[in-house]
Amino acid sequence: MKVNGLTVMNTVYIGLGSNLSNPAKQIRTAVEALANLKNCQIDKISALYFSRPMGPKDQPDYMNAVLSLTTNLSAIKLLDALQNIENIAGRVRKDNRWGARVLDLDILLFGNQVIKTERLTIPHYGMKTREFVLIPLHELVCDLVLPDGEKLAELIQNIDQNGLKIFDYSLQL
Ligand code: ROI
Repeated sequence: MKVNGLTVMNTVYIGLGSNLSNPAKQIRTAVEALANLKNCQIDKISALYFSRPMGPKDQPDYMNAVLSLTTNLSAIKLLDALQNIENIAGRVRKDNRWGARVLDLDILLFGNQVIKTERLTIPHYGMKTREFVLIPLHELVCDLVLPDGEKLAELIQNIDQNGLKIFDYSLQL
């Protein structure tokens, strides 16, 4: 993205989730794919977390993680790249918004931008209530402030951890 001819770099936070087809392997492969994306540089990666499903309980437990990267891509170009990685992992987009998935890559925050379009809602619409997003994110940036001024540290204080556990630290680059 360019403003007045200057390249704009943004810090982006991405949530990773999987509960099918060897979830830990899916997340590790996705981190490698993100590390190989042009115009993106991974800065930090959280631990790999084990989490209980939010939504219908008749689905397997999840693995989740959050990473930060710096990019000069626009949010929509980054979304295209993330959906391409999801598709390669075998993600089938059907009408199962709350169902099991091989790989989910969500843009949680894109700099300080607020975006509401058909394809993108940033900050991610569910992030404030999801322990498997907030806790790994807090591991990366404990003093983060959301675009609406809300402090991550305060959101964390009120969250139900819902059995969230660190599984391992295997994602570190
Ligand atoms: N539940 C957990 N624990 N982790 C996820 O990544 C996740 N993703 C989803 C829904 C179905 C909301 N539940 C989840 O999309």
